[in-house]
Amino acid sequence: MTSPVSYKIVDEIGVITVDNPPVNALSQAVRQGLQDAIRTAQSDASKAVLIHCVGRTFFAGADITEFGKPAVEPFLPELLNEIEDSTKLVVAALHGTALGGGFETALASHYRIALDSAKVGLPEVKLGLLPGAGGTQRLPRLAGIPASLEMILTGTPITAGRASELGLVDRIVSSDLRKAAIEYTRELVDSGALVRRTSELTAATVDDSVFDEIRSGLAKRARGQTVSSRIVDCVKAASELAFTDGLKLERELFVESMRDPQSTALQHMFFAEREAAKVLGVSRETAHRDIQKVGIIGGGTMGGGIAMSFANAGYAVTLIEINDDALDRGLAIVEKNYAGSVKRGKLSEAAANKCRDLIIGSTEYAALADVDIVIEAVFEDVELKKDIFARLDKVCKPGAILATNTSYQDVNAIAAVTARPEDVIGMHFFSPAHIMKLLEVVRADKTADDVLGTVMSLAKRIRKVAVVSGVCYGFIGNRMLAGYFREAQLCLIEGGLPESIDAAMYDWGMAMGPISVADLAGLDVGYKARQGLSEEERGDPRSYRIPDALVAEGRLGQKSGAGFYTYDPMTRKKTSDPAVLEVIEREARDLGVERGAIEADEIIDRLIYALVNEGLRILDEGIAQRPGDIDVVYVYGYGFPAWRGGPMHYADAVGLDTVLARINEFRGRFGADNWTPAPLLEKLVAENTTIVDWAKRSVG
Ligand code: T1G
Repeated sequence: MTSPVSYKIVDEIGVITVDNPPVNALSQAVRQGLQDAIRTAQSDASKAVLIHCVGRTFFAGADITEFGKPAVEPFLPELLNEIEDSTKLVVAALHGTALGGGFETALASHYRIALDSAKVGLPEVKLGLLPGAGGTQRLPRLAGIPASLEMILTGTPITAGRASELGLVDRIVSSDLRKAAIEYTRELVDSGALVRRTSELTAATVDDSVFDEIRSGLAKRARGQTVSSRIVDCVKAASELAFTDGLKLERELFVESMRDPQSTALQHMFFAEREAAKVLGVSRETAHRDIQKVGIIGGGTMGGGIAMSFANAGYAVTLIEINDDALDRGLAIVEKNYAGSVKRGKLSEAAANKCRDLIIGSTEYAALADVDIVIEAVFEDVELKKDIFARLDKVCKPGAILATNTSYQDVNAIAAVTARPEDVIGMHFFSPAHIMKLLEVVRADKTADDVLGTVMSLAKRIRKVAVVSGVCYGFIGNRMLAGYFREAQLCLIEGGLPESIDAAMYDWGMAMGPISVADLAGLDVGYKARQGLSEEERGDPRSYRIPDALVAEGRLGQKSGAGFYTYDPMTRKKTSDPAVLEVIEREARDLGVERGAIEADEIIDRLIYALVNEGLRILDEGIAQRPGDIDVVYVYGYGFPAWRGGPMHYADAVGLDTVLARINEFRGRFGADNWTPAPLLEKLVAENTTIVDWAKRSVG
């Protein structure tokens, strides 16, 4: 097995070259190769050492696939100390994304040169970890405490330019990094530059109030996450303790974080997000269709947001509306959204203008004759959607992809009205579509593999996290959500209050409580959807009588200033409204429901286990390809806390026998209609196995 690390003296410079695709992760073999090379360099003819990676990036961090396995020497922290202790100066040449242990390797080097397109960062917090190879001690000594806290607590990479401002990069070049880096190292040698050990620097102290302020802010910016306060402890130590003592604390807290179930959940999410991009049965070699021009039907909230997603990625977009007034309204929404992004500093005026100018409006379907993909985003009326697809079938060129943004309609039925069902697919965006990262890609019975492959890679280019779903009512996310909302409403009518149910789920980690979500989405949306369903399809009347009663009173939610809560017209601040309690008590009386106290634990279990139970049915039916896909849907689309790993990971973490026992208890108390355990749940408990192990066996 050839080592991914090679070493050669070039122009008296000991050049260490690393080639470990795809992202030069610091695997055991890379660490071993680095150690061998740095040791060789100590006693050979080289005057200095250069560390350079080939491929798309400098080290993108420790090898995450090695986590959870017995650690093998050389260990990264000790290896980086050895690099720093080199008697010959060491230069690191950065390109791509120098992240985590990769950036820590650069910080342990004595000098750093970077391509101007490079980014550097310490994203360990996104894995529930903290930099564990000296990053929390070396970074503050170079960039100071405040910048270090920002970088490590957010995990957001910074540009080479910003890194240079912070004293983290000494030289920036725009091309041919390897050649420039050898010349730069040569220059350092010729100028008599000395080894420069970051550990020998001291981090400028800051007032304790800086740490207190950060700690008090953690409740908001890192709600529920345990690693953030450990990060603050480490960075604070950098300004108070000697380097070796700071390293010791970092190691202790790193090991504590690695053992934390939150990190296990976040590591699961890291790989689940990347697995979700792979379509089972469709090889990565499948040719993709060329997408240059995009058409959007419908300029409402969704249509406008979808248009922006494509324009933000540089695509020319044609937005179609039924008439000029509607078109003007649609373009005005886009205008307002871009103005908002500029005001919030998310986009520069120039960038916003460039994106906005890529979106043109029309009322003529003929304007779509040359587009490569069309996404229909009109309101949820299946007959209207069928009409539109019949028209698109006539005007769009052969090979154009015809997509619907429906959030629950039968994509097969929509495809069937065209002569090219193989070109039809579902692309379910989430509102606001220019912000929400999730995209449910709905594979209809006849959708061609290249259409699916094309849309999955297109999703990555418009910076969405795509998950494949089969066709069923509500696909993965909304189908599972029905049980979640049902239980929220049942808990309400049985004795909960909007604020207590919301608090239980919010404190558990959901981005927003279910009652507030209903108000945000609009109670009329659910009301209208129910009008199209039969009595039986509507389900348990106790689960919609209250929202229906509120709609009847004109309380549609945030959009009408009142729903389950009342909203301040200026600040949108919500307050509880005794009038709502009256409606709840009235409907409960009407339905003969005796209201009583409901504990937060029960609320959480009923809502989350309703998700889990339906999720297991969806897996069993093959609507979702793998359990991780369901977790990605809920974390990116429904505000499920990533540090709990999504509904499927959470169920395995709690223990399926515990979940089944609780569901059986609920069946006993509330009946089989709502609480019949999914057959797969009973099967996995009987086999004493987990969802993940079952998936490994059955999905591969
Ligand atoms: N280890 C192992 N595999 C990795 C990896 C890593 N660090 N990073 C990426 N991969 C795999 C990934 O699974 C995928 O595999 C392929 O590379 C391409 O990735 C001690 C403890 C670098 C910005 O958190 O953020 O260092 O699916 O699809 O969109 O302090 O990957 O093709 O089989 O994401 O171009 C810190 C994690 C680790 C960075 C590239 N580092 N990676 O994005 O490609 S902890 C990170 C990323 C650490 C030390 C600590 C991104 C990327 P496959 P991709 P991309």
